[in-house]
Amino acid sequence: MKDLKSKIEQYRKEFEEAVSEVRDSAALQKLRNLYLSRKKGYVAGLMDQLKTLPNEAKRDAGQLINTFKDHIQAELQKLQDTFQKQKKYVKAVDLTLPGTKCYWGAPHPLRVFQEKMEDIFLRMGFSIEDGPEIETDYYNFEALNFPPHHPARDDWDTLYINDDLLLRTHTSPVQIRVMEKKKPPIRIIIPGKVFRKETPDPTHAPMFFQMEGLVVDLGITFADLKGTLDFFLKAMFHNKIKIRFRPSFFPFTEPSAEVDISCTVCNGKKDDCRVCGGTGWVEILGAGMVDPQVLKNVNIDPEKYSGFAFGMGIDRTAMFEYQIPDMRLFYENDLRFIREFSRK
Ligand code: FA5
Repeated sequence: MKDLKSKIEQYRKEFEEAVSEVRDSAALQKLRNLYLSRKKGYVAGLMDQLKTLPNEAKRDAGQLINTFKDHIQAELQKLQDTFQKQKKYVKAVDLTLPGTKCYWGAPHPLRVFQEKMEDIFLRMGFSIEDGPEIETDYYNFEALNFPPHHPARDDWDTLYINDDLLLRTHTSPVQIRVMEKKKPPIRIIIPGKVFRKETPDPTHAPMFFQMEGLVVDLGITFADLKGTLDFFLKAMFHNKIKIRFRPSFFPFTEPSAEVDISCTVCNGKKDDCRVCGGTGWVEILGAGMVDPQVLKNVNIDPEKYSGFAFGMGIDRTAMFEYQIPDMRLFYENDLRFIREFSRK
C-alpha cells in the first residue's frame, strides 16, 4: 500500500510538470496515452498493482487511484477545451487572407507644389510672409491704387462680409501690410488662399492659391524682375517650357506685365485644347514695377527706392508642372487622383 501511495505521488508530480509543457493537441494525446492508455498507461499499471494488495487495503488504494485518475482526466479536459477555443479563433481570423490596406496620409499635391516653389525662392534669398484671408477694402483695393468705383475692381469681384470686409481677391494686400512694418531692403514671397466671384472652368476656380513676390530696394529695375521670374520658371520646369512677357495693366504696378508659359498639356499642338484655347500659351502670373503711389501709401520714398512685384497662380502653375488638364481635379478630393501625388 505504501509502495502504491508513493508511486501515485511520483506520477502526480511528473504529470504536473508534463501538463505544463503541453502546447498542442498532439502533445496532449501523447500525455493522455502515457497515463490513461488501457493496457500500458500508468493508471492501468496502478490497477494491476491494486490486484496484488490484500483485500482490506484494496478499498483505500482503489480510492486513491480513482482520485488520481479523475485529476488527470480533468486537467487533460481543461487543456483540450483551451485548444478547441483557439482552433475556433484561428478559423474566425483567416490569416491567409490579404490584410485591409491602410493608406498613409500625404500632403495635398498643391501643398507639395507650393513647397517646391517656396524652396526655389528661399534659395534666391526670399523670406516667407503671411496675411489675413478676410481683408479690408483698404488693403485689398485702395492702398493698391484702386479707388472706389474704379472699373478694374470688376475683375477682382469677391464675396463681401460687409461694406468694408471682404474675402481677399489676391495676395497683393499683404505687400502693403509688410511695407507698413518693414522698410527696404524687402525680398519676400506670400503664398496664400484667395477668392473671386468666378465660374469654375478648367483654368479658373472661385477659390485658389497665389504666391505673391515683392522686392523693394535701391536700384531695382525691370531687368531684376525678368531675371528673377526667368530663373524661377526655368528651375521649376527644368527648362522644358518657353516663357513670354506681355504688356498688361495693374493699378498697383507701372509698367505691368503678364507672363505666359507654353502649354504643357497640348504642347501647342491642339487647336481645341481646353487649357490654352489652342493658342499654345497660358497665363500664370501678373507682375510689374511697384507703382510710386503705392510706395508713397506706405511712406517709402519712391525717389530713393524702387521695387517689383508679381502674383502667380499656384494651382495654375501646378497644372502645367503635373500636366493636369483641369484645375478642378485638385479640389474634388478624389483619392485616386490625390494618391497619385503621395510622396510614398
Ligand atoms: C493678380 O491677382 C495680381 N494681384 C497679380 C500681381 C501681383 C500683379 C503683383 C502685379 C504685381 P491676376 O488676377 O492676373 O493678378 O492673377 C494672377 C494669377 O492668378 C493669374 O495669372 C493666374 O495664374 C491666377 N489666377 C487668376 N484667377 C484665377 C482663377 N480664377 N483660378 C485660378 N487661378 C487664377
